[in-house]
Amino acid sequence: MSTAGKVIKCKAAVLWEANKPFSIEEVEVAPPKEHEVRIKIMATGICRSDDHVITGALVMPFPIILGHEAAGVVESVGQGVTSFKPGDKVIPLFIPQCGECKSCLGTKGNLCSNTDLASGAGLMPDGTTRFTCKGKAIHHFLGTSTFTEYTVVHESALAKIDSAAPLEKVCLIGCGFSTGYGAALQTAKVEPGSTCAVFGLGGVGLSVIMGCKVAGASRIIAVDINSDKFAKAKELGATDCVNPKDFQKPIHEVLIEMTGQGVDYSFEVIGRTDTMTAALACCQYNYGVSVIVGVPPAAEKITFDPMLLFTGRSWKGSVFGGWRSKDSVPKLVADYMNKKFVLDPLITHTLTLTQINEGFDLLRTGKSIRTVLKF
Ligand code: PAD
Ligand code: ZN
Ligand code: ZN
Repeated sequence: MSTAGKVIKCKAAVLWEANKPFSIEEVEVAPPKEHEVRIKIMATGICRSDDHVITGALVMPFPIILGHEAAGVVESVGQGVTSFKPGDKVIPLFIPQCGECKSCLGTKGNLCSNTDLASGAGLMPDGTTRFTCKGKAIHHFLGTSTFTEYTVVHESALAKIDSAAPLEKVCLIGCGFSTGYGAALQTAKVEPGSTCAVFGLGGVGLSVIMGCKVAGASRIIAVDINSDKFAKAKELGATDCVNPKDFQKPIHEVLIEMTGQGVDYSFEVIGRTDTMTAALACCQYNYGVSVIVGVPPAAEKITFDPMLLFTGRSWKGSVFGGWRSKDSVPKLVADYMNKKFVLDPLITHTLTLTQINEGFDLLRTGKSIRTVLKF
Protein backbone atom coordinates (compact mmCIF):
# COMPACT_ATOMS: atom_id res chain seq x y z
CA MET A 1 0.00 0.00 0.00
CA SER A 2 1.42 3.38 -0.99
CA THR A 3 2.41 5.76 1.79
CA ALA A 4 2.38 8.80 -0.53
CA GLY A 5 0.32 11.68 0.80
CA LYS A 6 0.03 10.07 4.24
CA VAL A 7 1.79 10.70 7.54
CA ILE A 8 4.46 8.01 8.09
CA LYS A 9 5.12 6.74 11.61
CA CYS A 10 8.69 5.52 11.94
CA LYS A 11 11.71 5.24 14.20
CA ALA A 12 14.03 8.20 14.74
CA ALA A 13 16.81 9.21 17.13
CA VAL A 14 15.52 12.35 18.84
CA LEU A 15 17.79 14.67 20.81
CA TRP A 16 15.48 16.31 23.37
CA GLU A 17 18.14 18.51 24.97
CA ALA A 18 21.88 19.30 24.93
CA ASN A 19 24.45 16.94 26.45
CA LYS A 20 22.00 14.03 26.66
CA PRO A 21 21.94 10.70 24.81
CA PHE A 22 19.62 10.25 21.83
CA SER A 23 16.21 8.65 22.50
CA ILE A 24 14.88 6.21 19.94
CA GLU A 25 11.28 7.33 19.46
CA GLU A 26 8.36 6.78 17.16
CA VAL A 27 7.94 10.00 15.19
CA GLU A 28 5.37 11.18 12.66
CA VAL A 29 6.80 12.41 9.35
CA ALA A 30 4.37 14.60 7.39
CA PRO A 31 4.05 14.25 3.62
CA PRO A 32 6.29 16.52 1.53
CA LYS A 33 4.81 19.94 0.71
CA GLU A 34 5.28 21.78 -2.59
CA HIS A 35 8.85 21.39 -3.92
CA GLU A 36 9.75 18.94 -1.15
CA VAL A 37 10.73 15.27 -1.24
CA ARG A 38 10.24 12.55 1.38
CA ILE A 39 13.10 10.05 1.56
CA LYS A 40 13.63 6.66 3.13
CA ILE A 41 17.10 6.90 4.65
CA MET A 42 19.17 3.75 4.02
CA ALA A 43 22.52 4.73 5.61
CA THR A 44 23.90 7.70 7.51
CA GLY A 45 27.35 8.53 8.81
CA ILE A 46 28.08 10.10 12.19
CA CYS A 47 30.03 13.37 11.77
CA ARG A 48 31.63 15.53 14.47
CA SER A 49 29.30 18.38 13.46
CA ASP A 50 26.37 16.36 14.86
CA ASP A 51 28.27 16.06 18.15
CA HIS A 52 28.95 19.83 18.12
CA VAL A 53 25.17 20.37 18.38
CA ILE A 54 24.97 18.01 21.36
CA THR A 55 27.75 19.89 23.21
CA GLY A 56 26.49 23.35 22.20
CA ALA A 57 29.57 24.21 20.10
CA LEU A 58 27.14 24.52 17.16
CA VAL A 59 23.94 26.18 18.37
CA MET A 60 20.66 24.66 17.14
CA PRO A 61 17.18 24.53 18.68
CA PHE A 62 15.93 21.46 20.57
CA PRO A 63 14.29 19.01 20.31
CA ILE A 64 15.98 18.09 17.05
CA ILE A 65 16.66 15.17 14.72
CA LEU A 66 20.35 15.41 13.83
CA GLY A 67 22.29 13.67 11.03
CA HIS A 68 23.33 15.22 7.70
CA GLU A 69 25.63 12.67 5.98
CA ALA A 70 23.30 10.15 4.35
CA ALA A 71 21.96 8.35 1.34
CA GLY A 72 18.48 7.02 0.69
CA VAL A 73 15.64 6.38 -1.71
CA VAL A 74 12.81 8.75 -2.64
CA GLU A 75 9.49 7.59 -1.11
CA SER A 76 7.24 10.35 -2.48
CA VAL A 77 7.41 13.87 -3.90
CA GLY A 78 5.40 17.01 -3.25
CA GLN A 79 3.63 19.18 -5.80
CA GLY A 80 5.81 20.77 -8.47
CA VAL A 81 8.72 18.32 -8.06
CA THR A 82 9.78 17.17 -11.52
CA SER A 83 13.40 16.10 -11.12
CA PHE A 84 12.83 13.29 -8.57
CA LYS A 85 10.50 10.29 -8.53
CA PRO A 86 9.84 7.47 -6.05
CA GLY A 87 12.67 4.93 -6.11
CA ASP A 88 15.42 7.38 -7.10
CA LYS A 89 18.64 6.98 -5.11
CA VAL A 90 19.55 10.31 -3.50
CA ILE A 91 21.92 12.14 -1.15
CA PRO A 92 20.50 14.99 1.00
CA LEU A 93 22.51 18.24 0.83
CA PHE A 94 23.16 20.22 4.03
CA ILE A 95 24.24 23.11 1.81
CA PRO A 96 21.47 23.39 -0.79
CA GLN A 97 21.90 24.77 -4.29
CA CYS A 98 18.77 26.79 -5.03
CA GLY A 99 20.04 28.09 -8.37
CA GLU A 100 18.54 31.51 -7.69
CA CYS A 101 20.57 33.28 -4.97
CA LYS A 102 23.72 35.36 -5.53
CA SER A 103 26.06 32.48 -4.64
CA CYS A 104 24.21 30.01 -6.86
CA LEU A 105 24.01 32.44 -9.81
CA GLY A 106 27.63 33.60 -9.50
CA THR A 107 30.75 31.55 -9.99
CA LYS A 108 32.74 32.41 -6.88
CA GLY A 109 31.13 30.54 -4.01
CA ASN A 110 29.11 27.52 -2.97
CA LEU A 111 27.31 28.77 0.14
CA CYS A 112 23.69 29.05 -1.06
CA SER A 113 21.80 31.70 0.93
CA ASN A 114 19.08 29.15 1.63
CA THR A 115 21.36 27.18 3.95
CA ASP A 116 20.18 26.93 7.54
CA LEU A 117 23.82 27.07 8.73
CA ALA A 118 23.79 30.79 9.51
CA SER A 119 20.28 31.22 10.94
CA GLY A 120 20.17 27.85 12.70
CA ALA A 121 16.36 27.98 12.65
CA GLY A 122 16.01 24.19 12.47
CA LEU A 123 13.04 24.50 10.12
CA MET A 124 12.14 23.79 6.51
CA PRO A 125 12.52 26.81 4.17
CA ASP A 126 8.80 27.65 4.69
CA GLY A 127 9.43 28.05 8.44
CA THR A 128 7.65 24.90 9.59
CA THR A 129 8.67 21.34 10.54
CA ARG A 130 7.63 17.96 9.13
CA PHE A 131 8.42 15.99 12.32
CA THR A 132 6.34 15.52 15.45
CA CYS A 133 6.89 13.24 18.42
CA LYS A 134 4.62 12.84 21.46
CA GLY A 135 2.64 15.86 20.25
CA LYS A 136 5.70 18.11 20.04
CA ALA A 137 7.21 19.65 16.90
CA ILE A 138 10.76 18.40 16.33
CA HIS A 139 13.36 20.56 14.58
CA HIS A 140 15.24 19.73 11.40
CA PHE A 141 19.06 19.90 11.20
CA LEU A 142 20.54 21.86 8.27
CA GLY A 143 17.56 20.96 6.09
CA THR A 144 18.52 17.27 6.19
CA SER A 145 17.89 15.35 9.51
CA THR A 146 18.99 11.83 8.67
CA PHE A 147 18.96 9.97 12.02
CA THR A 148 15.44 8.81 11.13
CA GLU A 149 13.94 6.15 8.89
CA TYR A 150 12.14 8.86 6.88
CA THR A 151 12.90 12.55 6.40
CA VAL A 152 11.66 15.42 4.25
CA VAL A 153 13.99 17.79 2.40
CA HIS A 154 13.52 20.66 -0.05
CA GLU A 155 14.22 19.66 -3.65
CA SER A 156 17.09 22.19 -3.77
CA ALA A 157 18.75 20.19 -0.96
CA LEU A 158 18.81 16.84 -2.74
CA ALA A 159 21.01 15.22 -5.38
CA LYS A 160 20.00 12.25 -7.53
CA ILE A 161 22.83 9.72 -7.81
CA ASP A 162 23.76 6.60 -9.80
CA SER A 163 21.19 3.86 -9.16
CA ALA A 164 24.04 1.35 -8.79
CA ALA A 165 25.82 3.29 -6.00
CA PRO A 166 26.26 1.43 -2.66
CA LEU A 167 24.37 3.72 -0.27
CA GLU A 168 26.19 2.47 2.85
CA LYS A 169 29.43 3.86 1.37
CA VAL A 170 28.44 6.91 -0.71
CA CYS A 171 26.57 8.41 2.25
CA LEU A 172 30.01 9.82 3.18
CA ILE A 173 29.88 11.95 0.04
CA GLY A 174 27.01 13.81 1.75
CA CYS A 175 29.50 15.43 4.14
CA GLY A 176 32.82 14.14 5.50
CA PHE A 177 34.54 12.92 2.37
CA SER A 178 33.45 15.79 0.09
CA THR A 179 34.23 18.41 2.74
CA GLY A 180 37.82 17.29 3.23
CA TYR A 181 38.59 16.35 -0.37
CA GLY A 182 37.14 19.64 -1.65
CA ALA A 183 38.97 21.74 0.96
CA ALA A 184 42.23 20.59 -0.67
CA LEU A 185 41.10 20.57 -4.31
CA GLN A 186 38.50 23.34 -4.50
CA THR A 187 39.25 25.79 -1.70
CA ALA A 188 43.05 25.60 -1.33
CA LYS A 189 43.66 24.39 -4.90
CA VAL A 190 46.78 22.51 -3.78
CA GLU A 191 49.34 22.26 -6.61
CA PRO A 192 51.74 19.45 -7.54
CA GLY A 193 54.91 19.53 -5.45
CA SER A 194 53.45 21.55 -2.59
CA THR A 195 53.80 20.89 1.12
CA CYS A 196 50.67 20.56 3.26
CA ALA A 197 49.82 20.20 6.95
CA VAL A 198 46.52 18.69 8.08
CA PHE A 199 45.46 19.27 11.71
CA GLY A 200 42.96 16.61 12.83
CA LEU A 201 42.74 13.11 11.39
CA GLY A 202 39.05 12.28 11.62
CA GLY A 203 36.96 11.38 8.60
CA VAL A 204 37.20 14.93 7.28
CA GLY A 205 40.95 15.42 7.89
CA LEU A 206 41.80 12.08 6.27
CA SER A 207 39.76 13.18 3.24
CA VAL A 208 41.83 16.38 3.10
CA ILE A 209 44.90 14.13 2.95
CA MET A 210 43.36 12.20 0.04
CA GLY A 211 42.71 15.51 -1.75
CA CYS A 212 46.27 16.75 -1.17
CA LYS A 213 47.63 13.47 -2.52
CA VAL A 214 45.47 13.54 -5.66
CA ALA A 215 46.62 17.15 -6.22
CA GLY A 216 50.21 15.90 -6.25
CA ALA A 217 51.47 17.37 -2.97
CA SER A 218 55.02 16.16 -2.32
CA ARG A 219 54.82 16.36 1.46
CA ILE A 220 51.70 15.91 3.60
CA ILE A 221 52.23 16.33 7.34
CA ALA A 222 49.45 14.84 9.47
CA VAL A 223 48.96 16.37 12.95
CA ASP A 224 46.89 14.80 15.72
CA ILE A 225 47.08 14.35 19.50
CA ASN A 226 45.85 10.77 19.05
CA SER A 227 48.74 8.76 17.54
CA ASP A 228 46.36 5.85 16.86
CA LYS A 229 45.21 7.86 13.83
CA PHE A 230 48.63 7.86 12.18
CA ALA A 231 48.56 4.44 10.50
CA LYS A 232 45.46 5.31 8.46
CA ALA A 233 46.80 8.79 7.66
CA LYS A 234 49.94 7.17 6.20
CA GLU A 235 47.85 4.63 4.28
CA LEU A 236 45.92 7.50 2.66
CA GLY A 237 48.95 9.61 1.73
CA ALA A 238 50.52 11.35 4.74
CA THR A 239 54.31 11.46 4.44
CA ASP A 240 54.94 12.53 8.07
CA CYS A 241 52.88 12.23 11.26
CA VAL A 242 53.34 14.58 14.20
CA ASN A 243 51.84 14.44 17.67
CA PRO A 244 52.01 17.90 19.36
CA LYS A 245 52.17 16.12 22.72
CA ASP A 246 55.65 14.80 21.82
CA PHE A 247 57.10 18.35 21.74
CA GLN A 248 57.76 21.08 24.29
CA LYS A 249 57.61 23.89 21.74
CA PRO A 250 54.42 25.07 19.99
CA ILE A 251 53.38 22.87 17.08
CA HIS A 252 53.63 25.66 14.49
CA GLU A 253 57.32 26.06 15.33
CA VAL A 254 57.83 22.30 14.95
CA LEU A 255 56.25 22.41 11.48
CA ILE A 256 58.26 25.45 10.39
CA GLU A 257 61.47 23.68 11.46
CA MET A 258 60.45 20.54 9.59
CA THR A 259 59.81 22.44 6.35
CA GLY A 260 62.24 25.36 6.46
CA GLN A 261 59.77 28.17 5.88
CA GLY A 262 56.48 26.52 6.77
CA VAL A 263 53.99 24.69 4.59
CA ASP A 264 52.33 25.97 1.43
CA TYR A 265 48.88 24.87 2.61
CA SER A 266 47.53 24.10 6.07
CA PHE A 267 44.10 22.85 7.10
CA GLU A 268 42.42 23.01 10.51
CA VAL A 269 40.05 20.04 10.62
CA ILE A 270 39.28 19.84 14.35
CA GLY A 271 37.12 22.83 15.32
CA ARG A 272 39.35 24.55 17.92
CA THR A 273 40.48 28.17 17.96
CA ASP A 274 44.03 27.38 19.22
CA THR A 275 44.68 24.97 16.34
CA MET A 276 43.15 27.43 13.84
CA THR A 277 45.81 29.97 14.85
CA ALA A 278 48.56 27.32 14.90
CA ALA A 279 47.56 26.23 11.39
CA LEU A 280 47.77 29.83 10.18
CA ALA A 281 51.16 30.36 11.82
CA CYS A 282 52.69 27.17 10.36
CA CYS A 283 52.15 28.17 6.73
CA GLN A 284 54.73 30.02 4.63
CA TYR A 285 54.85 33.70 5.73
CA ASN A 286 54.36 35.25 2.29
CA TYR A 287 52.12 32.97 0.20
CA GLY A 288 50.99 30.25 2.60
CA VAL A 289 47.27 29.53 2.62
CA SER A 290 45.46 28.23 5.70
CA VAL A 291 41.96 26.79 5.46
CA ILE A 292 39.51 26.53 8.38
CA VAL A 293 37.39 23.41 7.93
CA GLY A 294 36.62 22.58 11.58
CA VAL A 295 33.43 24.24 12.81
CA PRO A 296 34.34 27.27 14.97
CA PRO A 297 33.03 26.76 18.52
CA ALA A 298 30.12 29.10 19.29
CA ALA A 299 30.98 32.27 21.24
CA GLU A 300 34.75 31.71 21.08
CA LYS A 301 36.94 34.43 19.59
CA ILE A 302 40.50 34.42 18.22
CA THR A 303 43.17 36.99 19.08
CA PHE A 304 46.17 36.80 16.76
CA ASP A 305 49.13 38.86 15.63
CA PRO A 306 48.00 40.58 12.39
CA MET A 307 51.63 40.45 11.23
CA LEU A 308 50.79 36.84 10.32
CA LEU A 309 48.53 38.17 7.54
CA PHE A 310 50.45 41.38 6.78
CA THR A 311 53.34 39.45 5.30
CA GLY A 312 50.99 37.83 2.80
CA ARG A 313 49.46 34.67 4.24
CA SER A 314 45.80 33.98 3.36
CA TRP A 315 43.24 32.66 5.84
CA LYS A 316 40.18 31.02 4.36
CA GLY A 317 37.19 28.96 5.37
CA SER A 318 35.62 26.06 3.52
CA VAL A 319 32.10 24.71 3.90
CA PHE A 320 31.25 21.42 2.18
CA GLY A 321 34.65 21.56 0.49
CA GLY A 322 33.64 24.50 -1.67
CA TRP A 323 31.52 22.20 -3.86
CA ARG A 324 28.29 23.43 -5.43
CA SER A 325 26.34 20.64 -3.88
CA LYS A 326 23.63 19.62 -6.38
CA ASP A 327 26.04 19.82 -9.34
CA SER A 328 28.96 18.12 -7.63
CA VAL A 329 27.54 15.28 -5.51
CA PRO A 330 26.36 13.16 -8.50
CA LYS A 331 29.81 13.67 -10.10
CA LEU A 332 31.63 12.70 -6.91
CA VAL A 333 29.49 9.54 -6.72
CA ALA A 334 30.40 8.80 -10.36
CA ASP A 335 34.09 9.34 -9.53
CA TYR A 336 33.73 6.89 -6.62
CA MET A 337 32.08 4.34 -8.92
CA ASN A 338 35.00 4.84 -11.34
CA LYS A 339 37.43 4.14 -8.47
CA LYS A 340 39.00 7.62 -8.49
CA PHE A 341 39.02 7.56 -4.67
CA VAL A 342 38.20 5.16 -1.85
CA LEU A 343 35.74 5.43 1.03
CA ASP A 344 36.24 2.06 2.72
CA PRO A 345 39.24 3.11 4.87
CA LEU A 346 37.10 5.88 6.41
CA ILE A 347 34.36 3.48 7.53
CA THR A 348 35.62 1.77 10.68
CA HIS A 349 32.26 0.77 12.20
CA THR A 350 28.79 -0.17 10.97
CA LEU A 351 25.87 -0.10 13.44
CA THR A 352 22.07 0.21 13.40
CA LEU A 353 20.03 3.33 14.20
CA THR A 354 19.15 1.96 17.65
CA GLN A 355 22.90 1.73 18.43
CA ILE A 356 23.44 5.44 17.70
CA ASN A 357 24.66 6.31 21.22
CA GLU A 358 27.34 3.63 20.92
CA GLY A 359 28.36 5.23 17.59
CA PHE A 360 28.81 8.62 19.27
CA ASP A 361 30.84 7.04 22.11
CA LEU A 362 33.21 5.56 19.51
CA LEU A 363 33.69 9.05 17.99
CA ARG A 364 34.20 10.76 21.38
CA THR A 365 36.74 8.20 22.56
CA GLY A 366 38.72 8.48 19.31
CA LYS A 367 38.13 4.82 18.40
CA SER A 368 36.26 5.37 15.14
CA ILE A 369 36.82 7.34 11.98
CA ARG A 370 33.32 7.07 10.53
CA THR A 371 30.52 4.95 11.94
CA VAL A 372 27.80 4.30 9.38
CA LEU A 373 24.31 3.53 10.71
CA LYS A 374 22.50 1.14 8.39
CA PHE A 375 18.71 1.00 8.32
P1 PAD B 1 36.74 13.92 14.34
O1 PAD B 1 36.36 14.22 15.73
O2 PAD B 1 36.52 12.56 13.79
O3 PAD B 1 38.28 14.29 14.09
C1 PAD B 1 38.95 15.32 14.77
C2 PAD B 1 40.38 14.89 15.06
O4 PAD B 1 41.05 15.97 15.69
C3 PAD B 1 40.50 13.68 15.98
O5 PAD B 1 41.31 12.69 15.39
C4 PAD B 1 41.15 14.26 17.25
O6 PAD B 1 42.03 13.34 17.89
C5 PAD B 1 41.91 15.44 16.69
N1 PAD B 1 42.20 16.50 17.67
C6 PAD B 1 41.43 16.92 18.71
N2 PAD B 1 42.05 17.90 19.38
C7 PAD B 1 43.24 18.12 18.77
C8 PAD B 1 44.33 19.02 19.01
N3 PAD B 1 44.28 19.90 19.99
N4 PAD B 1 45.39 18.95 18.15
C9 PAD B 1 45.44 18.05 17.15
N5 PAD B 1 44.43 17.18 16.87
C10 PAD B 1 43.35 17.22 17.68
O7 PAD B 1 35.95 15.01 13.45
P2 PAD B 1 35.52 15.05 11.89
O8 PAD B 1 36.66 14.61 11.05
O9 PAD B 1 34.17 14.43 11.74
O10 PAD B 1 35.31 16.63 11.74
C11 PAD B 1 36.39 17.53 11.94
C12 PAD B 1 35.91 18.95 12.04
O11 PAD B 1 35.35 19.36 10.79
C13 PAD B 1 34.78 19.14 13.07
O12 PAD B 1 34.91 20.40 13.70
C14 PAD B 1 33.55 19.13 12.20
O13 PAD B 1 32.45 19.77 12.81
C15 PAD B 1 34.06 19.90 11.00
C16 PAD B 1 33.26 19.74 9.76
N6 PAD B 1 33.16 20.82 8.92
C17 PAD B 1 32.48 20.72 7.77
C18 PAD B 1 32.47 21.90 6.87
O14 PAD B 1 31.66 21.95 5.93
N7 PAD B 1 33.36 22.85 7.08
C19 PAD B 1 31.84 19.56 7.41
C20 PAD B 1 31.97 18.45 8.25
C21 PAD B 1 32.68 18.54 9.43
ZN1 ZN C 1 29.36 16.67 8.63
ZN1 ZN D 1 21.22 29.41 -3.68
